[in-house]
Amino acid sequence: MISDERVAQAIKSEEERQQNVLELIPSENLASKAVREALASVFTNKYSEGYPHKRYYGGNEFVDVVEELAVERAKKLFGCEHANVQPYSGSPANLEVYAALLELGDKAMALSFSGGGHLTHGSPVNFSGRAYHFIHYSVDPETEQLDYDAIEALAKKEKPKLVLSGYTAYPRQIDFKRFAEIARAVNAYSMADIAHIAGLIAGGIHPSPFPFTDVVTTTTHKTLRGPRGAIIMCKEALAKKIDKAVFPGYQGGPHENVIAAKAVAFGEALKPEFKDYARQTVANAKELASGLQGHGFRLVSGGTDTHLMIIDLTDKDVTGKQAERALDAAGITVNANTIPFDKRKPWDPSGIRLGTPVLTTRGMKEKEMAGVALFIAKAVESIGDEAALNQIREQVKELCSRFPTE
Ligand code: DSN
Repeated sequence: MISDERVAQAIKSEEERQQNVLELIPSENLASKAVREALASVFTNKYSEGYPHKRYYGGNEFVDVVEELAVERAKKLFGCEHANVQPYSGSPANLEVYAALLELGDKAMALSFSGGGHLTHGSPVNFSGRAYHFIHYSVDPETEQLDYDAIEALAKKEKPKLVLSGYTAYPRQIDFKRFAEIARAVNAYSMADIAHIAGLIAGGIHPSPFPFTDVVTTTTHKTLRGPRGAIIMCKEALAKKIDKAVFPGYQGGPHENVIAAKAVAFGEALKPEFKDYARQTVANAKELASGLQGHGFRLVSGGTDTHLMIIDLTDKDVTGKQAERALDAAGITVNANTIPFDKRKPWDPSGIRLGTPVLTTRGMKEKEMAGVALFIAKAVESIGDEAALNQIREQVKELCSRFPTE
């Protein structure tokens, strides 16, 4: 019970918003009540700099229990040799890996931002791009998919110290084995940022970066359906470097309430039903993608193998921001997104990105995806027509009422 009335009212309104809209932002999900209870637990009161049984503060006997549980479950879930569960979120986790493995100014290779890379993959507006010398590969202009031969040739030419795979807006499967081979051939570390697809990997529906990849980062709140936060996994040989870079290199006191919630989420993901969730998330995305194509939308790379897709709105004469706003008015939440080689700026790019993790958590299946595709098509056609958008919003609300968020 929250006694602060204004905060309590905002939380209640947010609960209603989440219930009444189709949440299609592919990096979001609905954490379980058990995860949220752990987040709100008394572990938020505790300082615990250091690692289990080697802390700089007293009174950590129960903190050690949850942190060891989170580590043990992460290792089991992903089949990795070492896991650090302390990173506050995905962005610091990536910077911690660079700090562990690179010297300032060292060369690293990653996918360009417009091709689907993340800001922390060396964007010039991010600290990663100022501190390290990032060379960016892009997707093939024709297929809009990764061209492994071209990436290998670039790696051989540039000789980076780290080759990064794993993306924030790439709808296709990633060949982590090939990436590890490319990195090994030039004596570089292989790193994968699996934030978007971690739940699909844990659920066995996307190939794993293990045992090939040296270091893997992931957030815990996307397809993995845990609390907002991140972890770093690596080969045992790199464990000390990674741990030191996280603490004391980058972070202070770990957020043990979040770590407790990560332990709960990993426990949930280890259950057999999580495999069904991952499978259904991808099945729903494929169905939504083909529904959208049926309504005349062009999808980047021609479709999806994962939970997400990107619509290129160029031929509709609509910008990403205009579509995002119209869809918002219709009760459908998406984000404007760059398309490969986008001629527009990231604030108002040429595409929108959408995905199915939240709708699948709510229990929606292929049958509902056809309806969702139709709502999207009608809303994009109705830009500027408030009455039509409101009408769609009512229909969206009716669909949502059949799939409670709790
Ligand atoms: N902001 C996240 C996303 O939406 O993909 C990446 O960190």
